[in-house]
Amino acid sequence: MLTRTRKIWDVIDHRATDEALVTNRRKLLAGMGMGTIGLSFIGRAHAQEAGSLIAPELYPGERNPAFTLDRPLTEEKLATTYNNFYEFGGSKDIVDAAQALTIKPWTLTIDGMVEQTVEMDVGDIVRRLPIEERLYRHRCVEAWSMDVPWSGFPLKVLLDLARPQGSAKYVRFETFLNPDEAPAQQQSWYPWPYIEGLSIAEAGNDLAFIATGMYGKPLLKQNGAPIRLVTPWKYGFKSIKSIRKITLTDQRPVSYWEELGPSEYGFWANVNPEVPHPRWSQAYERPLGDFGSVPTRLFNGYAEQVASLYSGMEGEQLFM
Ligand SMILES: Nc1nc2c(c(=O)[nH]1)N[C@H]1C(S)=C(S)[C@@H](COP(=O)(O)O)O[C@H]1N2
Ligand SMILES: [Mo]
Repeated sequence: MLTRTRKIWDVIDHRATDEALVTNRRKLLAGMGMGTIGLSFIGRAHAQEAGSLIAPELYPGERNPAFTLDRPLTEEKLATTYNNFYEFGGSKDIVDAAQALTIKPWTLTIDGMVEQTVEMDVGDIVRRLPIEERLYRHRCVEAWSMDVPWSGFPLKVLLDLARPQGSAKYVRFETFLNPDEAPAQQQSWYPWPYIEGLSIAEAGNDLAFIATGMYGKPLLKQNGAPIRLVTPWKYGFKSIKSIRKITLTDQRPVSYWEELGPSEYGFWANVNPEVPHPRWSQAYERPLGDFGSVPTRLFNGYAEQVASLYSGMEGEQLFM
């Protein structure tokens, strides 16, 4: 019998392997003069039926000029076809599989240490909260990156609907659990559902964003429709997709990747080029659509906004 640990290592190795395979495939296609998008990808970004999108008329919202970029946006087709969404499989090519997810209706619950438990349909939430657009960098722990126009609202604005109590120290996020629609969730050695967490201070930072759209439209299923977190100073796995439940708590949540590989994926997961992943360097990254690499920046370039959150915490494993 395989031990759980053995299986976990298979899973984690799978990540690096997939990345290498996709990179080779992209190089091959580029060499054939097809550019950076594989043939099988073309046209699929919009496979999702228009009728299943939530409130498209609200997007993109007004662009917030405080959040701009010093490098070009990633091509929409790449950002919507090269995905990590383990509920739909361990490869980057999960667009078709993700279309099985039912997102209408979708109830989001905010509970735990709050004055008022909230259970609201995401359609009602996006009609109630003002939608804005922000351009953010995204750095995956696997060392690829992208630059995306997200639409949504600050996490704090969402949490305030439930009025968190003063005793709450952490925010715990939980993705859907539905093995019928997401077959990889039938694999019992993964700790489903996908969980993530932030400290209250992190959640209250203006950079912590809830996205319900990208590229001027409602989020596509492969990108975490109908509602996901975006924390651009942290490795991408913190940006949990398709959230069902948000719980205010005084216990530090153990995230999905931390549960699978605690020596590889920690709670804080702040981007730092000087702290290598145990199996690869984090000094450089490859922007999607580029074949070259560029240096990775401390806190993914957001040190000015977030470094103060971590002063006095040098003893913590901040960057894993
Ligand atoms: N529920 C869930 N959220 C998730 C993931 C996942 O597998 N499941 N993958 C994470 C990782 S590793 C990254 S890099 C980003 C990828 O987001 P994208 O596919 O929109 O680029 O989603 C994050 N959120
Ligand atoms: Mo990632």
